[in-house]
Amino acid sequence: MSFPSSTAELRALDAAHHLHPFSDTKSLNAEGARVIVKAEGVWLTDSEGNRILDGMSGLWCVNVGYGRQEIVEAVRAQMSELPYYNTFFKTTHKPAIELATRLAELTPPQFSRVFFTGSGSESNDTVIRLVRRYFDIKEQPHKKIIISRRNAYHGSTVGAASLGGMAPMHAQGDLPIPGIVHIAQPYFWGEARQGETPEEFGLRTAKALESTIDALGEDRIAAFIAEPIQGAGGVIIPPATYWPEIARICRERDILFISDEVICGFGRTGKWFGCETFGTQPDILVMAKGITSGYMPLGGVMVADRVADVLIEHGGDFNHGYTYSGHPAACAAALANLDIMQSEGLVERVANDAGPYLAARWRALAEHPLVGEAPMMGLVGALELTPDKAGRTRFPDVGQVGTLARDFSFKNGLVMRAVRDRLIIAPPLTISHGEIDELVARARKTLDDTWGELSRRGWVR
Ligand code: PXG
Repeated sequence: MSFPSSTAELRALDAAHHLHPFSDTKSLNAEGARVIVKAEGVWLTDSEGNRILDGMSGLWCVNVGYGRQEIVEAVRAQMSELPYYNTFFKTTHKPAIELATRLAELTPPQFSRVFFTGSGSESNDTVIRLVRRYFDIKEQPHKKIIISRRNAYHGSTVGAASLGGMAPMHAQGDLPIPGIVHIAQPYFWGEARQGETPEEFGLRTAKALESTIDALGEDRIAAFIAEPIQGAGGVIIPPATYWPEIARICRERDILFISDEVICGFGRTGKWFGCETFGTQPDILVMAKGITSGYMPLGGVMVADRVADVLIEHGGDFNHGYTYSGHPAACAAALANLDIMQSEGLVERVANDAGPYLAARWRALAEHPLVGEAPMMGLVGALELTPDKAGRTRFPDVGQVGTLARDFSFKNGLVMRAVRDRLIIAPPLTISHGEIDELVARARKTLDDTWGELSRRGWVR
């Protein structure tokens, strides 16, 4: 007997047996989940036959687009040769060695070693243990606090959700764990003072790192973790003054700088890594998602030589690792994915072609009466929705209008994410000019539909 395949049957079974991530199961089950059945390029197809332009690359990960048979074939070949072996207990295998070597070449020069994980969350949990271990080995056991930022997303495990700065996540499960402190995010539109320029705001927000180090004591601070551009926090592209000031503070203070590149890595910002776009020099670089374009689960933590040398020379055993650290089929997927990115020049394409083409059209959406700002860098951007463009005003019940617009977007055949009342896109790096035109047209229609509905409700005039 074959498994049911009608939308109604699939929804019923999904509701009966499947607990979804970040979902209100009761209301999801009442509504029924959208069933995605296949995908090609930037296009998803659902079980009703609708074709939807995936403006989010899955969850910010399908950088090379769907349907890449080179990756499928590489995984198939690896699965038949060696589907699994571990990298514990004095063993290794070729795919892990080859990928580690490749990552050492691709990442900035301070990095020559990687610790493999299965996801971004596992990577960030690894970072917590690795940083704490590093300062223990250096006989600075008091140096344990990691500074992060409000609204940061660093994953969902207990450690990674604690590193993250999402209040609704902290409100569940008694988070954060001790030893993690959060400072402001560089969200100019939402948090700047009246009359403050972006440059002033960027500097002020960066200096919060310095004042927090001073207040807690440099001898207690182990590290600062941040995404080059906050992704799930709302595509927060910092003012130009922010990163140079953070880089200065990290240079002058004896703390480690961790760049979480789970979203910004692998071409998203127009360079291989976001730290290169912003000119920072991390000691630890966290990766996942785009490393395989999401075809297989894989994450990694690049450790700069000055840190790795201490761990290796003086650390003995590092009592940490995952069954799937360096999974051979996932490494094979990553290698094939990197082959595609390099042979098709996708990073250069983001910087010089698709990125500028989309940015010009996206920024024009800022003229829409509903849009407060329309930032875009590389191939990641946002639309801040506001009832009053001039006053940087928010809608009363933050999140409602974002969700309304997100639902219109789906109806218009475009996947966008909503964070608060901010719409977000991060399409595959392979998106064509024609598809960009389509994406922008659907986003514009979504704004019009949302504006129409809000006018009808009397929320805007
Ligand atoms: N760091 C960053 C910067 C991320 O964006 C993680 C770590 C955790 O990765 P894993 O592989 O454990 O999920 C992420 C993940 C969203 C959304 O709705 C974003 C993520 C995951 C799920 C949903 O924007 N980012």
